[in-house]
Amino acid sequence: MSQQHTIDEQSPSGDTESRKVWLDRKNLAAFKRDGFLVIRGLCSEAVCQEMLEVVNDSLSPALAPVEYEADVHYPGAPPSRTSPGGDTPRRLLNAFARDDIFRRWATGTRVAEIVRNLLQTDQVQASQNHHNCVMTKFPGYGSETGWHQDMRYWSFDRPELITAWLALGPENSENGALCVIPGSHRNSYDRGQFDAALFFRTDLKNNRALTETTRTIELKAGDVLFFHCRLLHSAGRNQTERVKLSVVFTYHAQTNRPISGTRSAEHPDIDLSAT
Ligand SMILES: O=C(O)CCC(=O)C(=O)O
Repeated sequence: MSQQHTIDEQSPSGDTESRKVWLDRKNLAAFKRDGFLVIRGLCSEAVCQEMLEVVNDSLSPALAPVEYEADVHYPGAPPSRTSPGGDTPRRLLNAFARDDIFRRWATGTRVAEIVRNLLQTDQVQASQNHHNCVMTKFPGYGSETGWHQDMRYWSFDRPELITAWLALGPENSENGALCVIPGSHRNSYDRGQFDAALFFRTDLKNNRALTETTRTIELKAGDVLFFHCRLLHSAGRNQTERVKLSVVFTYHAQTNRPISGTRSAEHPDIDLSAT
């Protein structure tokens, strides 16, 4: 899928630490066509390890702010916080403020440069209001997420945001990796194709024609999936014995403003122009 190649010049963002070019014209065209792109090994082993240590320290007990599986009511989630498995976290929220390692990753040169290229602007911002979390998918009570577009609850001038999903360990169909429908970000949809909670209905034949074209995004620690906010995606349950952990941030162009008074505008965006 995505390729990396090395050049002898300094990268446009002035990243002297690495002379790798993480995106080429082919990657950009693939992102435009498919709505997603995987960059292998974007995050170093050392940084992944540092994040894992912070995450493990934050999980027993789970340090607030936390979203629990019981809060989402998705298939496989415990019915309430007081039922068995009710204390299973789904997301460690506010990663940006949680530890400097997440802040450095979210605003680092590599991610910033890629997001600038994908959004085709020099002025990009990270949202503190959406994602900005460590996704945890536990064995046992980790729930299934139906087909949806992330944009469904987000309020911006334009549906043009990109999420960077960093795997801290293996992600595959056994432990609930993301599945995507390539190109689905380019389609227009009728409201009736989605249910009350804005999940893509699988009881409709036309919708099923799309969900049959799904691709599972297998990742290894350090790989990053970049995906468009209109891309239909879903995820299964974790059938393994190990928790799956991913660090997830969302970006938009500075000119694509969150609508004032909505959740998307609650906390200030983080400007990446200094990166
Ligand atoms: O890991 C999952 O279950 C899916 C997460 C997801 O798609 C989301 O939070 O938007």
